[in-house]
Amino acid sequence: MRGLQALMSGAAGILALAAGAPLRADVVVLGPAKDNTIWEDATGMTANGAGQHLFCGRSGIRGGPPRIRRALIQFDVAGAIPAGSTITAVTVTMNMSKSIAFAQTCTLTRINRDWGEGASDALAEEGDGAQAVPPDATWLHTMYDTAFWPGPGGDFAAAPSASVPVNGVAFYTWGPADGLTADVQAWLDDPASNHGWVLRGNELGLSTSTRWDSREHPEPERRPTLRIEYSAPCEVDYTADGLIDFSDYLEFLVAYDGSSPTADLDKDGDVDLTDYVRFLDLYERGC
Ligand SMILES: [Ca+2]
Ligand SMILES: [Ca+2]
Ligand SMILES: [Ca+2]
Repeated sequence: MRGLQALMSGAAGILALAAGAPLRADVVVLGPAKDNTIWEDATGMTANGAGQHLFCGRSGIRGGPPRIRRALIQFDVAGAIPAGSTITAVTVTMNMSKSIAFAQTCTLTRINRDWGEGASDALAEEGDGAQAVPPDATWLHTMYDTAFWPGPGGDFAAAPSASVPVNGVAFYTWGPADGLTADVQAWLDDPASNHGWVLRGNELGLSTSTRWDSREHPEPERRPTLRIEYSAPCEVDYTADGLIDFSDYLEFLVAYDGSSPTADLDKDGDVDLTDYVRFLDLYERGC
């Protein structure tokens, strides 16, 4: 018998930690898993999967009608963050490297279905895109040339998750924003739902197009990044309130005294002193 009383009397020192500490926060910075641009195009032939730039906004009248461009971008959240973590802050940073447009708002909106990035690679300044290559997304296709959006132009959430004013060549950061945090949390909890965001600018004016650097840009520091702050799941937060405090210690003692599997912190099938020591260690470190 381990003796709850004996443990309690022998653990008076832990009272010194009773004030409670928030879970330790971790940060990860990711590059895109894929990115692409779709051009408004009745035949769904245009993309830039392997190009070093992305585009949004709308072109001017130049050898044809103006065309909307939308950039698609996705990050592998579940591959970088432990399942069960709590996402606390999210920002997306991208470099706008060329434009003649006036000030406008650029938005990030969650994409509703899977899409592709092929080997298409536009020439020169890349503004006209290239012939799509399977499995490129296009204005009509999620994946050229066999899978389609429900309608032209893509399939996105009704409301943007974040927006920023854009005016001139510079790095821009979206967030922290509740919408971005909610998206990333949802993608962590259900990785199959992670289809990334669409970047959109002013799609009503003329010559509002902006050019951004993609994950294929030769200078790594100019590529898009997703910065995520999160708290990994904490096995000693027994009360699941995001704090490590004395109430967790009391719950652990009850579990320990009852030889409950929840007290088997080293997962060796036995509840014993090594679990108790592990609890104290995690408790003191805030997980
Ligand atoms: Ca790309
Ligand atoms: Ca707790
Ligand atoms: Ca054990």
